[in-house]
Amino acid sequence: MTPPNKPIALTRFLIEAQRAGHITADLRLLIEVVARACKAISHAVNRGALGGVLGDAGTGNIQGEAQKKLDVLSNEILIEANEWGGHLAGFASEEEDDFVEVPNAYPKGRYLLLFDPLDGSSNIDVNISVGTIFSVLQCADGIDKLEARHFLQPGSKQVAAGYTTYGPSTMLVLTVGHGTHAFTLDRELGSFLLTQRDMKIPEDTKEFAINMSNQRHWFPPMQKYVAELLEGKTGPRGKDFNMRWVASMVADVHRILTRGGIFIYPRDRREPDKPGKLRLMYEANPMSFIVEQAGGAATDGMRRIMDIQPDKLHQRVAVFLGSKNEVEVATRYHREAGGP
Ligand code: P6P
Repeated sequence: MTPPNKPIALTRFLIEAQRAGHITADLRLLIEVVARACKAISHAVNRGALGGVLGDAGTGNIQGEAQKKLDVLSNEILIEANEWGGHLAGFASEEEDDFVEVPNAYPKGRYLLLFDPLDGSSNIDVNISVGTIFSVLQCADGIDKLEARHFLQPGSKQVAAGYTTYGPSTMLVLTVGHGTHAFTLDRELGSFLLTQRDMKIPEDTKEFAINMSNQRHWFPPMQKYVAELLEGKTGPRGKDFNMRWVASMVADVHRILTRGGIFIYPRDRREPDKPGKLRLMYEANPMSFIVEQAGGAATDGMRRIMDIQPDKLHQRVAVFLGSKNEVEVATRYHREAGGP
């Protein structure tokens, strides 16, 4: 009998979730394979300069961003780990221009895996936490040829989502729609062990995360909202606020999951036609699922992120997520103004 205070491994957690009918055997396999790939990425990231994988790859992605060597390596690790298992129909990655179909050499399954293989990679060369973000959708039944449109489902259709943060410890945070749970990598065992079951984000907060250097570009609702935070106790909010910005979404979201807060990446005047910097399908949607399952909220300033019907694989979205009551304040300001 497992002693009550001994953490269970991810494998047991997933078997129990399957036994409870929360996931299928194929989804269990998918999550275990992604977790195994994240262990390999963690090893490469932790090698740092010793692994010869720092610096730029000399290539760019469809976002027009220079790829780091670890971006490319992490992407390859995730694709190679998942393509043979028979659980997937295809992938979509921040580092791939279009979706990637499972090669015909392998059996195909019904799941679609979308991921940012190494988010925050500009922080790698300065040894700041980075992470992998993933989202799982299901294919419509009976399709004979996978197309991009099969990926274009709202975040509410996700059957699983998670991230792995490569920080002081490597942690996998996962939801399959029944709460949000955190696993810590035990490097000696090589297993992710359940260290936080059913995480809950405090509904209120005194901490916000935003890149303040963009303030002059923000639209009026953002200006008003942040100005009131900065007025602190003597202002309309009646309390002082603290600010954090890691510039690594996984690190900022993990802090918010752990102690509360609001994470904001709004649209701004620099490119008014661009709804924001972050990508809907493999950053905002999985993080929104994780946050909502922990009692938090996630909007684009006007509506629930997971209600957005996507029309492009790499489309961007404004993100307001975290402590429920704080996200509601920021969202109210935008709705009252009729939009950003
Ligand atoms: P900025 C990393 O590049 C990222 O996509 C997120 O992880 C992070 O929250 C954001 O961009 C940081 O953006 O403009 O502050 O560098």
